[in-house]
Amino acid sequence: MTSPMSPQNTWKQLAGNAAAELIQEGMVVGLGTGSTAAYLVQAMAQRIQQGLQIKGAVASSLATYDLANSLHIPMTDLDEHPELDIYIDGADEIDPQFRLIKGAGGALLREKILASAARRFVVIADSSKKVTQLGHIYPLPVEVVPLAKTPITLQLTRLGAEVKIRQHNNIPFITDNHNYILDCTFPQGISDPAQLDAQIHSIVGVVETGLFINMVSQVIIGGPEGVQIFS
Ligand code: ABF
Repeated sequence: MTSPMSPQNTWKQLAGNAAAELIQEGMVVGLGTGSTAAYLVQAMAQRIQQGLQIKGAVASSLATYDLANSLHIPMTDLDEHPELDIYIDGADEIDPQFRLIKGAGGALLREKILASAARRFVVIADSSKKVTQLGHIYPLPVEVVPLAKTPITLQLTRLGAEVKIRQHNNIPFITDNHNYILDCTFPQGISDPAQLDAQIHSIVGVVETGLFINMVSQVIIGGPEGVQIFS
């Protein structure tokens, strides 16, 4: 007997299933990372089994690649298809202007590369991810070149962040791109995401931030009232 799904997982699945319906014949599809994106991948695999033909899918992480590949989704990459018709992914926080914090799953760099290569970026999430201001629930992840972690930490602290290097089994977490992640908590929240993003990008050794600004085309939220679509 399988145990019943938590309401939150049911809402994630609702959002993932709704997003899978956006995929059309012949598309090149970018696949996100995380538990909500995993529901999308499963729903898309089912549509492919039922006859939908896509040109291929590009994964935002090794984990997503493995899942999609195991479900017989035809995989491709950005060298073969430098433009995606659609990129669908989860988020950690979504503000009213569709600005996002992403990267709790550690795949923020590839996720941002895919989002920027896509004609349409669709965010899928359960309703707990909607916030009025970014930075109150999740820390902002910043992917950095490992040898620069200490000077970058100092400069992030000067920007008001409490910085923790992300750990896995008591050693630094290594991203798919062989970098470290510094998780930055801003105790007052993030009042100007665009300015903060620019300030962090100006620090040498920073590879990417988890702030996604002016990138989102559509948000699909699953919640107690069903699916809501915002664009
Ligand atoms: C990816 O997975 C990340 O950018 C984000 O951190 C996370 C969301 O995870 P979940 O869907 O499991 O809540 O989208």
